Amino acid sequence: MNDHLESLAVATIKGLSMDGVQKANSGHPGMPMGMADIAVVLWSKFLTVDPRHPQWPDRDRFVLSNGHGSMLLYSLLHLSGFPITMDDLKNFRQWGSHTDGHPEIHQELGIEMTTGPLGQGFGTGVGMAIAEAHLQARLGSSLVNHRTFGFVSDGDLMEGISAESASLAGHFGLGKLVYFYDDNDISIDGSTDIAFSENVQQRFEAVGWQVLDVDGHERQAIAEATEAAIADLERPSLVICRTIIAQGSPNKANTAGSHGSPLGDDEIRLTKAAIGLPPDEQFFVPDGVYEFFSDGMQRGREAHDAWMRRRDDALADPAIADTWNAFYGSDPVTFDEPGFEVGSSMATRASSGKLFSQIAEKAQNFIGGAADLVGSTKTVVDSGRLFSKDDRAARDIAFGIREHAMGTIVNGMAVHGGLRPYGATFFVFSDYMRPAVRLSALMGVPSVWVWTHDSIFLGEDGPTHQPVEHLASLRAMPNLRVIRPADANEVVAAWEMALNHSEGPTALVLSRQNVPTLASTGAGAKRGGYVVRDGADAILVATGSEVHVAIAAAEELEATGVAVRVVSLPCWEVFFEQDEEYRSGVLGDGPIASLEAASTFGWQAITGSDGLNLGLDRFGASAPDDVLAEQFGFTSTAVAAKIAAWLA
Ligand SMILES: Cc1ncc(C[n+]2csc(CCOP(=O)(O)OP(=O)(O)O)c2C)c(N)n1
Ligand SMILES: [Mg+2]
Repeated sequence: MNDHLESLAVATIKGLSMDGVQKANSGHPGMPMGMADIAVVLWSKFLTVDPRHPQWPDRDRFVLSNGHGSMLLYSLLHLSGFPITMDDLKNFRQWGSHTDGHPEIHQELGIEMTTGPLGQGFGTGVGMAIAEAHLQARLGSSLVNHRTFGFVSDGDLMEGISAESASLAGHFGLGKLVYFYDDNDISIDGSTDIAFSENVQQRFEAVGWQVLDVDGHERQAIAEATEAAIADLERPSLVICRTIIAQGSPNKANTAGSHGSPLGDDEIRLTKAAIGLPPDEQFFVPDGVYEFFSDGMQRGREAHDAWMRRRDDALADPAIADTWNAFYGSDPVTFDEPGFEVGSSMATRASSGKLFSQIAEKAQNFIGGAADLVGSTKTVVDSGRLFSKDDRAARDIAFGIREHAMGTIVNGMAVHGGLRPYGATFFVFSDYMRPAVRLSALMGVPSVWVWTHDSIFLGEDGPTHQPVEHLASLRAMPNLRVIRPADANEVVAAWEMALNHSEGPTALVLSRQNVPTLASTGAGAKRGGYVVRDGADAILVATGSEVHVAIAAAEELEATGVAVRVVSLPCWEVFFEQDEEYRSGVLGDGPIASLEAASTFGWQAITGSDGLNLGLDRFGASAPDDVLAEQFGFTSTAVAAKIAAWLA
C-alpha cells in the first residue's frame, strides 16, 4: 500500500473533521484526529463492508462507542462511497441532515450504532458478537461469518456498563469481537489522571480478553495488532492504542479543549499546513484519496458478491430457504389456542412462561435470557441449554446479575438483525436497564423487555423491590410500548403484539401473584384498551392485576344500582394510536376513574380533570399481598366504596 496515500487519507479525515465541526460551530474534533490512523488502517485493510449494500447481513459491524467523534465515522463513510454526501458533511449537526451530533443508528447509510451515552456502544457490540456467534451456529458459516469492531474511549471504560459487558464477552469467549481503545489520557475535565488510574490491560486480561498495546499513530503496528486480534478466535481482543487527542494540531493536540470545541480558523490553518493539506481549502479531498478508500472497499464488494452466490445456492434448497426466512423473513407470529381456562388462577408471569415453548417453536429466532432470575421471570426458551463457548446454538442466555449489560446486549442482538431478542428481570430493576431501554426506543429497534413482579403485590420483599413510579416513567418514554396484561388471555395478545412489532421496543409488565383468567379478556388487548364489562353510570379503567378487582368492584356496585363499565387498558401507547371513534367508544362519556396499584402520575390524561385516580403515590411496604391490598385500599370493596363516594 502506498504509504503516502495512506498518510493523505489520515490527513483528509482530520481536515474534514476539523472543518465539519468548525462550520457547525459545535462538535468534537479531538477524537477523530486522534483515531484517524487507527480508522484508516481498520477500514482500508480489515473491515469487510460493501458501500453498495450497507445492510448486507454478513457485513462486519463497526460500532463507535465514543460517538462524540461522529465526524470520524461520517468522513469514513463519505470517503468510502456510502450514501453520505459532501453536503451532509457540510451540514454536520444541522436540522434535517443525515449527520447528527451523535448518530445512534442509520443502517441504510452504514451507521451501525453509535453512542451517545458512553458505554452503551461497548455493550451493544457485545450483543452483536453474540448474535453473530448464534446465527453462525444456526445458519452455518457459509452464510454467517463476520466480525464486530468497535472504537471505545476513556469514558466508555470508566462507565460500569463496559465492565459488565466485557466480563460477559470474556466469559462467552467472543473471539470475533475486537475493540480499539483510544487511550489518550484526556477527557472533558482534563487529564484522566484525576479519576482513572486502573490498569486497563490487567482489567481486561482478568475477564478473559486478549490485550494488545500499540502506539495509536504507528499504522504498521496497528495493522499487526489487528492481525493478532483477529487471529485469536477464543477471546475477544482489546487493542489499547496510545493516542494523542487532536493529533497534528500544533497548539491544541493533547489538550482537553480539543475534545468538544472547534479548533478555530487559525489553528485549523496551522494544522492543515502541518499535516500536508492546503491551509485555505475547506472540506478538501486530495487527489487519490477517494480511490484509496474505494480500493479499501474492494475486499467488501468481493466478499458481498461471493456471499450472494453462496446464499443463492444455499437457498435453492427449500429447507434452507425456510430456515433463512425464519430469521430474516417477516412472517407474523400467531399462537395456537393456548387453552387457558376461564376462572383458573395464574400469575401473568406464569402464563407468559407457559407460552415460551410456543414462542420458541414459532419464532425460531427468539433468543434471550434473564439477569439471574429465570426461575422468577419464567423465561426459558429451550430448557437445559445455555448459550456458552461450547453451545453457540442455545437460545437461553444467562446474563448473570448484569441488568445494564443485558439491556445493551439485547439491543445489540436486535440491531444486528436476524434475531428477536428479549431480556428479563424484576420490574423494579428496569431502572438498571433504563439507558438501554431508552436507546432501544430512540433507535426504534424491537427489543422485548420482560419485567415481572410488577407491583407492590410482590409482597414481602418490601419497598426496594416494589415498583411504584415505573409504569408512569416508562409510559413517558417515546416509542416504548408498555403492556401490562390483566390475565392469561391478555398475555397471549401481549406476546403477539411484542413479537410482531418491528418499529420499536415492547415492555411486558407481568405479575408475580396469581390473577384469575377472565371470561371477557383477550384479543381486544391488541387495540391497547377495550371494554371488558359494560355499564352506563361511570367508567373504571384498570390495567394488569387490577382489572379483575375492577370487575369485582363493578359487580358490588351493580348490587347497589350503579352500573360501572370496566375498561382494560393494557397498552396506553397502542390505545392512543387508535382512531378517535374507537377511543371514545371505549371510554364513553361518563365520569372516568382509574385503578392501578402504582403512581397515579399521568392518569389524568385518561380520566380528565374531574376523574378519580385510585393508585399509590407513596412507596410500598413489606407484607403479604392480601394485607397490602387491604391496607392500601385495593380490595374490590374498598374500590367500590371510593367510587360510590365519588359518584355521590
Ligand atoms: C453516560 C455519559 N455521560 C457523560 C457524557 C458526556 N461526555 C461526552 S464525552 C465525555 C468524556 C470524554 O472523554 P473520552 O471518553 O476519553 O473521550 P475523548 O475526549 O478522549 O475523545 C463525556 C463525559 C456522555 N456522553 N455519556
Ligand atoms: Mg479520552
